[in-house]
Amino acid sequence: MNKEKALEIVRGHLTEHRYIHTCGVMETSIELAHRYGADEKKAETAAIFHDYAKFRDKQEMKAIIEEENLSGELLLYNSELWHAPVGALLVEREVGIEDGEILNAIRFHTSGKEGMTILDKVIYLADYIEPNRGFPGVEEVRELAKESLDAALIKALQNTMTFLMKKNQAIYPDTFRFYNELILNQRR
Ligand code: DGI
Ligand code: FE
Ligand code: FE
Repeated sequence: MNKEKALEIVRGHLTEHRYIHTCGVMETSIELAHRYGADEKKAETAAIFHDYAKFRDKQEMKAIIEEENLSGELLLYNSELWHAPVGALLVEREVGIEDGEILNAIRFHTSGKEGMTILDKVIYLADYIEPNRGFPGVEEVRELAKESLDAALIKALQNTMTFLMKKNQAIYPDTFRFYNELILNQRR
């Protein structure tokens, strides 16, 4: 699908603020894909649709997770996690995108998981560092992203998990597994 058509579709599902974020993720993910050797066109499409389901009704997402057996344990954790796997499913069903690599990058963009591909990692990181983001510590992650995809991801995950812990929130197990794998594979 061409970029203009894809952006037009997604725009109808997002607020203006979230659409601007999506454009930032798109630009950043193309840069990161180029730098780290992922398919730039797939990165562009995955980025455009990564938050496709962000504004779906919670009950609708819950029903989809149950019907499609997306993962029972997902429902025990923060509903903010749901739009990623539900998004992958709806982007396939409603938009007709069939590329499994693109759908996976959408599916894992919030939680991460063990065994992420370069494309998955690019979308995950672009979502965190795109220019409109103002998280505390994001500038440090942007700097790291110029040198090392994994080092930037480690810092982003430390920031996110610390943020969740300070708010007394649970950490989804796949997020821990993603983090642990990156730490254990780190070159010293
Ligand atoms: O959809 P975005 O706002 O662009 O970003 P996102 O898809 O990374 O969603 C971030 C939200 O998910 C943020 O409010 C933190 C929340 N969240 C809740 N539990 C977890 C979690 N994020 C991760 N990585 N792991 C969790 O366990
Ligand atoms: Fe998201
Ligand atoms: Fe996002």
